[in-house]
Amino acid sequence: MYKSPKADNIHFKKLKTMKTFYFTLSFICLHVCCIAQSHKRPNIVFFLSDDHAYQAISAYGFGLNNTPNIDKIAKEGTLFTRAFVTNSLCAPSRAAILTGKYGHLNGIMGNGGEVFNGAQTTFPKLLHESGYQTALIGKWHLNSDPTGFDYWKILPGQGIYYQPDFIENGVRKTETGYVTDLTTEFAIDWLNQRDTSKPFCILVWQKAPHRDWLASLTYLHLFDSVNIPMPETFYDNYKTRTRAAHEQKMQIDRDLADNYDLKLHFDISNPPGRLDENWKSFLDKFTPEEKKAFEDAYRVKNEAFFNAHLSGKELAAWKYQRYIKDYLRSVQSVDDNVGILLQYLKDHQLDNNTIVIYSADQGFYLGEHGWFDKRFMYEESFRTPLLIKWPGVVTPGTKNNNLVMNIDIGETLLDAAGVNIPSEMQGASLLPVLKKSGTPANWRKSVYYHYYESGDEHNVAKHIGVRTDRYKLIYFYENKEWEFYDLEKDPNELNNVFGNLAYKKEIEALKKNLKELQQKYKDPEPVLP
Ligand code: SGN
Ligand code: CA
Repeated sequence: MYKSPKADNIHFKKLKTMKTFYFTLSFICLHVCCIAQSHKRPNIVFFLSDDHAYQAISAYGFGLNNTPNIDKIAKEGTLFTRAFVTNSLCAPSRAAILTGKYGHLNGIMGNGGEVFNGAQTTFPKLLHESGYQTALIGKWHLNSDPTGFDYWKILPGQGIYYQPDFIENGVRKTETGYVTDLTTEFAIDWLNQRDTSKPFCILVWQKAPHRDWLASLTYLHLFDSVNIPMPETFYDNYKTRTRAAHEQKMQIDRDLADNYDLKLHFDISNPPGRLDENWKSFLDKFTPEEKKAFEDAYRVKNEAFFNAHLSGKELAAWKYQRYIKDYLRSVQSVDDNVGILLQYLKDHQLDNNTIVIYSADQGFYLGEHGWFDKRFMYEESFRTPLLIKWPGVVTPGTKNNNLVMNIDIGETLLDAAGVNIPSEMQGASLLPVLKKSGTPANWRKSVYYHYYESGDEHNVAKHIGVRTDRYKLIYFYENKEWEFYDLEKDPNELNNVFGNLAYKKEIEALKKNLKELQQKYKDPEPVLP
């Protein structure tokens, strides 16, 4: 049929209008979908502190201190009572969190200078690829530049408390201030300039409360007038334990340095004790006001100590008070800074669509068994704090007793963001345990542990082990010695019952399970007897 050019023209115009209409419609749809999607995909704030023992978070109920801001995460979310690490040490734990894999697969088994291979798949990288804006602020400790972040500003190595250097996307600069406050300040700077059209994931990884436990000036006198209760296992004599517990070098009564740890000497012209050079370099960092504040805070107490000529248990108890108070003082600033960031989320109407995680790279001994530091598979260092809030998903104020691990965190965040979880990751998404109370039917029934760094400054022997709901089996493979604990009857792990025939069946079952877990996690060493 013939069509007049006019009709054709009209038809063409109609078609064009329709095309424009559909194009605009689909553009609007896409835009609306994107907005909906970006609203749906939660933001993530992941706090990871260094050496923060769960005993020093008031929500865990130990009564040592008061951490109202971290507690808020538990009040508005959930607190995990049984969160474990793969290896209780800084670099291995960070690598495990990032990759969701054990150290023998991600390459970081100790702190001894192993370089993290940044080409590996990590959860921040996958979030970034899926459209998240990603940032990392604070302690990194993995000896290579971070990958997978739009922005990073990290401490070199362990970092220091006062006037720390930070490396910002590769450029190193000395900053003025206290490390815990600075870390938050830099996190807020980044949040303020981020692209608000995208969801974000920021890792706020604090240096505190790592050794040498330097408080901020605000808290130098906190706890001055109180006596912190000692843990009931402080005077443990390791009677039933194997060699490892006897040979460690992390005893409060013996292994803390007078200057650096106990802060007995601020006059460094003639300092006794070890680590003098280290201590001097920290003192040199103080401004005159900070130096004076520190000297003022410790002078009178130190004079009283020298005049008292303490020995034996009295001396040990004094050292415990000095140690625990400094430790808790540095925790206090961490808590304040968590509060500042939670308030920021609220002030910017971000709190309802942000997952907040608080955890530590491992647990820590606060005098239990007479110790400071970590490394052992005993509960205080094997367990780590883990608190998660996610409004609308996690029921506020709940406690979660499932066996969970640091390698679960990355998978959880990927799952929450709707990103596929790579099969090579060895943890499990926590969404099923976050969304429902109780234990999902196929949830893990035991946790595998492997510590590698024997012979270092704290001399903890290499070991592997397995922990179930009730029992724990540890194998110190260099020493070829076993330990077995019934955690229900002996929660403080004072009574190694490995040789006890009454537990024969349970011990055999755990030995079998240990072998199965080595296979499951593809850990080739050690070959078990
Ligand atoms: C430093 C500390 C140790 C601590 C390790 C590992 N000594 O070497 O006490 O165990 O870090 O800590 S210090 O005198 O230098 O403070 S970790 O958190 O990085 O694994
Ligand atoms: Ca640590």
